[in-house]
Amino acid sequence: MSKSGETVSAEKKQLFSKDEFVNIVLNDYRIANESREASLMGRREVLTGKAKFGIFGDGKEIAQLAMAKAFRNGDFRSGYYRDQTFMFATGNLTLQEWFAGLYGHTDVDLEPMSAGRQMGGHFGTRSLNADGSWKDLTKMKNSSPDISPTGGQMPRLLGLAMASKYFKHNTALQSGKFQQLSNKGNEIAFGTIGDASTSEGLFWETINAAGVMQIPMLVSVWDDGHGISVPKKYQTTKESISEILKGFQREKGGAGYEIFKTKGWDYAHLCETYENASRVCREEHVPVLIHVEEVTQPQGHSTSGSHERYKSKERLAWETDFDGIKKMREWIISNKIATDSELSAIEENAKKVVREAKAAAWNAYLTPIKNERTEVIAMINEIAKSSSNKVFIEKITSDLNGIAEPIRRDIIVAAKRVLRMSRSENIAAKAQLSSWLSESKIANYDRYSSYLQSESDLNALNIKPVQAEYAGEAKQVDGRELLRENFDAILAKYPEVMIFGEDSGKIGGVNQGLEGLQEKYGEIRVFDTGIREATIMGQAIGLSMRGLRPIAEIQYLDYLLYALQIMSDDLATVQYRTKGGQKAPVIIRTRGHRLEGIWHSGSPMGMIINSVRGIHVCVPRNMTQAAGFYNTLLCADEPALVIEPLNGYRLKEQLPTNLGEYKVPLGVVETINEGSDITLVTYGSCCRIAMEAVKMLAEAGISVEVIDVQTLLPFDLNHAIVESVKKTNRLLVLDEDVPGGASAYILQKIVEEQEGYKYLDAKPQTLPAKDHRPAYGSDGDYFSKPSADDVFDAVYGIMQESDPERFPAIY
Ligand SMILES: Cc1ncc(C[n+]2csc(CCOP(=O)(O)OP(=O)(O)O)c2C)c(N)n1
Repeated sequence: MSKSGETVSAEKKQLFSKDEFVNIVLNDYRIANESREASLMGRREVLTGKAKFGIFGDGKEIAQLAMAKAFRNGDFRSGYYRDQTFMFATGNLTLQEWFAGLYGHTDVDLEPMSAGRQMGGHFGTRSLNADGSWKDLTKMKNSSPDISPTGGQMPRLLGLAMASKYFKHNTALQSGKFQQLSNKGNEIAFGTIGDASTSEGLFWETINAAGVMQIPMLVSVWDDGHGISVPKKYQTTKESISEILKGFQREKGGAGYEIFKTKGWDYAHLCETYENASRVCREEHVPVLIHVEEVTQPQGHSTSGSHERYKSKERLAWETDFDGIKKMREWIISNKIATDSELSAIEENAKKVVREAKAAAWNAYLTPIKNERTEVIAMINEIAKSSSNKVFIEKITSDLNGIAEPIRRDIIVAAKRVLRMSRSENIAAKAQLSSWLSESKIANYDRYSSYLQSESDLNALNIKPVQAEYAGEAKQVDGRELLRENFDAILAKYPEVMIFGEDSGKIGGVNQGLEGLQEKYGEIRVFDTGIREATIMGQAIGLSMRGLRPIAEIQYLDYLLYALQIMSDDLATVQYRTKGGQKAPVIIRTRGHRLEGIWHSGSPMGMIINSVRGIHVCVPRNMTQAAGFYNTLLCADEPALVIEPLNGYRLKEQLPTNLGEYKVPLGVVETINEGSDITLVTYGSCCRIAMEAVKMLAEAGISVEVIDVQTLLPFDLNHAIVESVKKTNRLLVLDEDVPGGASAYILQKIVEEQEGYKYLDAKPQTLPAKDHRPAYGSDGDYFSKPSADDVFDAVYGIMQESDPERFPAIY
């Protein structure tokens, strides 16, 4: 490492002619100034009310220019809201697009990062073509899409970096269609994080895992000394992240990290550091951390408050003196790269360019809205002509017209008010306004609600089901063997699939569903991870964003909670927050329901389904169905969670002959017992409990129709359940979640969405577990979760209500 403050290395100087060198430096100086101007103007746009919120990259410009220089085509970034300069410097973002993001412009062509869905400062590139197919990622400078939770970018970074290792070592992925995803794993993944966010557990989990796996991950810590107002003293032991990471430093060729330190205002040293750091990372496939110290934040944290409240006068004065752009300017002049007046010209021009970009973005944002307003006002005026409320309607139009910077809500509110006001009047012109409202509903659905799921041909619902086939004398095997045979077929068929998790590798899974597969396919395809659910999830997200198909194992459903935050914040929102610009078709494999003990028999399905909208949730009743879901999902381009029934691994099932091929459709229920008196809706392990109760109820003369919903998300797309309710007129929903959990969700779907209430002769009921976690032991289970006895009692009770003579009280 050279001493801070030195000019660009002699070696580097020789790479360029003097003119080229000057051009590079001045171009960087231009970008830095434009970026700073954008931050300054951005803040004003928020304070004057044109934008809602602003969080900017001022103070971090110089370091990001250096990072951009080390960033090659095919590389990936996973960072956070300070990285605008990097995005400008890599050509991934124009100033106009940046302002469009600030305003929340919903036109994806003008705001390609999120089409106005994410607040400004959340960056990302578009990996997908409009039809959902991959672009050639090796020819792009890629950025995964940012999320707001601090440190949330780290787990995904792990997968983005690990993908390079996979592409490097799996030669089957070095030709054909895979070539557009990676150039033999030569790419590295760049992470950025603020110093305070390194306090998050996700940071440490990721750092450790990358060190264990020795993957090409280059993390930059922008150290400006604060996390909003809270100083390093309360964030970081010894107040230095590089100091406390020293134990990770590799020594004498051993495993570990390369750790660099540099300063946020020292352009030359930054460039040199990034060049060296990225070379080590890329060539040796080693994780690297660059601690960028002495970074400033000239405008404070965000537009929500001022930094004068928490920074001392001395700190504020230091930040002015050590402003990166000021320091770069001094360096340029002292190295005679340009004169004071040449730099002033760049600065002046930056102001002009940014002003123009801002105006262009604002006009592009506002013009279509104003046009809509003109259109609607004309329609309203027509209505006013024939209305007895003319005066009031004219007031509505003049108010609407008077809004200097209208938003779509203003127009719709006005249109609805007018239609409400004239609801009893027979005015022909109303039809036009009503139809405008309906059209705008469709357009606004597209703007704000599309792409929760994939909208490509590979949406899981477009995958054609294939029946499981059986030989004449179908072999009976344990459920876990069926799964293993199916995973074997999957691994043979798809080189882009890898399966990993705790104990998944050497021993083939705690339930032996992967037995022998590491031996057969190698450690690169089937492998063990540390105990780190959040980063297992992140690893899968990053891998899948680079076109691979990870099957990530979370050992038990109870421990999914550690990963649920990342599933919810990151995985579930990938398609939505990029409006189809990126995808992460992760398959999460776990097992749950019905064992014993507070942390070994969980089924918190309500919590899960309510936090992961955007991810499919499959709850198969046995391993045949589970395997069929995996086969379907591998043909689709969407993320999904499959919960295998924990107590089904040793139960016998028939072995299909078309393993890896048969496909169980999502959103299609299955009637597993036909009956006429009551519809019993359930899923997963409760299917067996229900079937046990069916026999007991038959003895009491009650005929039960049992429906296995199979997938909670999506839910019974064909509304088959209500058809059963039409026949039985009675409904009971059984599961082992808490009261008001997934059973309440199911009830809402059937009673409200499917309009089941029309056909019910008795109160629809749920039979969930108790409010508490399930107690240990068989009695703990019996008294915590619904048993066949409980099902009998609940069904009998419903029948008794309608015919007490036939069904007298029993106990
Ligand atoms: C999980 C989570 N907790 C809290 C916040 C609110 N928050 C946003 S930024 C921030 C400070 C981050 O500081 P640092 O990592 O140093 O980055 P800087 O903003 O200084 O660049 C906090 C607490 C959040 N976004 N996410």
